[in-house]
Amino acid sequence: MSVEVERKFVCNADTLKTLEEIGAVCLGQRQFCDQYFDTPKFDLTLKDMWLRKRKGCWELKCPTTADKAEETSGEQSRAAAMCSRYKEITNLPEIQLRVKEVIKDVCEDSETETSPSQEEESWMSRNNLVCFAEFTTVRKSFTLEEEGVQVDLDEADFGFHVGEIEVLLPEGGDMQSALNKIQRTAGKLGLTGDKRVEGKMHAYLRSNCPEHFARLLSEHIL
Ligand code: V4E
Repeated sequence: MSVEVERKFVCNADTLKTLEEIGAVCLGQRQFCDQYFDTPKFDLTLKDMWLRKRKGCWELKCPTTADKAEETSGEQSRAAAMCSRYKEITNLPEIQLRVKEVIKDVCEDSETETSPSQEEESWMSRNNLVCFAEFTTVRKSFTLEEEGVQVDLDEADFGFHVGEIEVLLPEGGDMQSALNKIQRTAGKLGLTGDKRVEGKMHAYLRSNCPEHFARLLSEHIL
């Protein structure tokens, strides 16, 4: 399991030029389609748990608690507040366990032999998991001299752009060092705002799923 520490930023026509000027190396461009799943009552997302399938692989993002003791100055804690931290679980049995903690399976596994894809289908239907969001992203990725920092420029198919500065940590890894790397990179990119920037899901739900969006806003998940 790893922890993703990420700061989103508004990207514009100058972002590519700035990345070039600060010596970022382009890792290439790729395209992927994401499908996000939840129950009709939003059991997972109301717990800030995000279950997704990308390129045939399942992934669950769960919140992790910020370690305030690591933030020694006001500036550090402001910088930390700009970042999100999520545990990323990619192992399907572990994902199923986490989901089970939130949603009680309606009925037990059947004993009959089934293929992995039939088992996934059955798991989804037992847990009443339905796809609530589906969109395609074109992503340009860059790496910086700063070790372990990746910058992604995303363009979603519903006309939304966002940049992300990202560090991936092993669980229990040095969070403060990750936050410092993100802060230094934000400085190099000339990012000045002190408000969290909305991501693709935020924009998608606002436009396409007003009831879901309102529930998450009222519970301070988004
Ligand atoms: C965690 C989360 C969601 C799941 C999607 O996460 P995100 O990192 O935005 O997507 P993406 O495509 O960049 O994934 P990657 O390729 O990096 O794995 S949707 C909403 N959240 C919660 C959330 C939040 N509350 N605030 C911010 C700034 N981001 C995400």
